[in-house]
Amino acid sequence: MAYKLYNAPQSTCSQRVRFVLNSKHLPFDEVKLNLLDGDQLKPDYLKLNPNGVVPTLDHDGAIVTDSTVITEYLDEVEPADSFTPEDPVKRARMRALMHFMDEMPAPAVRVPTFNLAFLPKFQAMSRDEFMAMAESKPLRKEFMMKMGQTGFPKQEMDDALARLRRTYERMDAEIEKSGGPWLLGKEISLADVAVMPALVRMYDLNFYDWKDLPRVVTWFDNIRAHPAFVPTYYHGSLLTERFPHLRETAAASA
Ligand SMILES: N[C@@H](CCC(=O)N[C@@H](CS)C(=O)NCC(=O)O)C(=O)O
Repeated sequence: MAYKLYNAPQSTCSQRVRFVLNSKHLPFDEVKLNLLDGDQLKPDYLKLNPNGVVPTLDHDGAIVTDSTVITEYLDEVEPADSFTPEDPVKRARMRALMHFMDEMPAPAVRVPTFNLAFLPKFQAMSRDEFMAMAESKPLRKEFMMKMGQTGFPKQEMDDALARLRRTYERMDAEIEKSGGPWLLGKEISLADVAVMPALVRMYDLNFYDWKDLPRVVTWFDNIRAHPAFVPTYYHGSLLTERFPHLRETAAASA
């Protein structure tokens, strides 16, 4: 059983998959793509993942894309140390939460990420270079055009932060309902893995506002203490490790 993961160290979607692989102690070949240089848009990669995004898993030649799908796939083919509840009702709740995470925090976190971390790279491009890059993105062309070379406007940033805040509140409510410490109760599930990178990202950017939600504070401490956390977030996985200018922004917003 050979696993090859096409991913990027700082990619939140990739971090979900690395966490599950590490947690299950599954060795994998890691292919690191440079997303700012456009490795994900090269013809050979597009043959594997026509969306032009990471991650993509190659399992003995079988190609699986989309991070939540990959984590479910891994949990099916490698059921030891399962992240999926036995009870079908609980399983359905887990999947509903995974959909929520893909609809709310996952897109919301892109706005502060692009505005704070990636914008300088796009600002250094000529208009033509920027347009050609945006044009070449199968999934994110409109997103890039909306951001442009001046960044998302304040309203867009405020909306993203509001959606993230509602995510923390939803987590708090789910943990209260299940009895915690994880979203679905005593066992960690793929729903926890799905939301983890958004909180890690906001914490790294020092834009997190769950301090008044003690259940979420404990959840965050627990996930960071999980044995799979450190190998998943190896050096270079946090934006502040990759973009030194962010350390000042993060300090200023503290
Ligand atoms: N729904 C997809 C989204 C994947 C995605 O957006 N990946 C980002 C990194 S987290 C990416 O590759 N972006 C490249 C780009 O925007 O060109 C998944 O969860 O795998």
